[in-house]
Amino acid sequence: MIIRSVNLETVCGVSSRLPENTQPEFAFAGKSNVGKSSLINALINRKSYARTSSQPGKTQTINYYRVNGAFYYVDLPGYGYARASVEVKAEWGKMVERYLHRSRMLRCVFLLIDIRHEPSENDRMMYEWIVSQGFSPVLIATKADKIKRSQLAKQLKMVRTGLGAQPGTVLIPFSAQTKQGRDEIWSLIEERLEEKPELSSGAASDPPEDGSSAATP
Ligand SMILES: Nc1nc2c(ncn2[C@@H]2O[C@H](COP(=O)(O)OP(=O)(O)O)[C@@H](O)[C@H]2O)c(=O)[nH]1
Ligand SMILES: [Mg+2]
Repeated sequence: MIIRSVNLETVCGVSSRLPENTQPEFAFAGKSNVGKSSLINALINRKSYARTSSQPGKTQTINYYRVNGAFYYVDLPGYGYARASVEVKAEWGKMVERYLHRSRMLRCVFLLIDIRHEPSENDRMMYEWIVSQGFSPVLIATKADKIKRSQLAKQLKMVRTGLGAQPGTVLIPFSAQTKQGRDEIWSLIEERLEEKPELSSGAASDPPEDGSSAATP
C-alpha cells in the first residue's frame, strides 16, 4: 500500500461527540502496551506518528488518523492497567462500546493480543463486545519477534483458544520490529476498502437495548 498522506484528524475524549465520518474506518483494539500505536505506525510507514508507550493513567482518547484522504485508522483506548481507577475503567468501557455501536463506517476491527501471553479476561470481554456488535474481529498476535519460530504455531493456538475465537477467525502474527505480517494486513485492508460494510443496517439507528445503554450521546 502506498501511503501518500497521514493526518491525525480527530481526537475524542470521553464526552466528545464521535465524528460522523463518511469514509471507511479500521479500528485497533487491545490492552495498553500490546502494540496498537506501533502497528499503526508500521501501517502508515512512519516511525512514530502514532504515539507509542503512553503512560498508565493517561487521558483515554480515540484517535482518528486519516490516510491518503480516503480512510481512517482508529486507535482505540487501551485497557487493562491494573492501577487504573474504577472510574477510568468505566469511562474506557463506555467509550469503546459507544464507538463500536455507533460507527457506521467501521469496516474492520483488529483485536491485538501479545503473542507471548494467554489472553486475559479483558481480552475475552473485548472479543465478545466486538462480536456482539456484529463484527468478526481480525486477530493480530503482536510482538512475534519475541518468540522463537518453533513456538509460533503453539502460541497462535493459545491465542485462538484463549479467546474462544469462532472457527474461521483470521489470525495474523505481526512484528513492528521485522514488519512480519504487515503486507497481509495491508492486503486485508485493501480488500475491505473494496467491499460493502460488514453491517448492512445503520448501527446508529438501532434502538438502545435498555435504559442503561452506554451508547447515548
Ligand atoms: N519487540 C517488539 N516490541 C514491540 C512491538 N510492538 C510494540 N512494541 C513495544 O511495546 C511497547 C508498547 O507499544 P505501543 O505501540 O505503545 O502499545 P499500545 O499501548 O498498544 O499503543 C513499546 O515499547 C513498543 O516499542 C513488536 O512488534 N516487537
Ligand atoms: Mg498507543
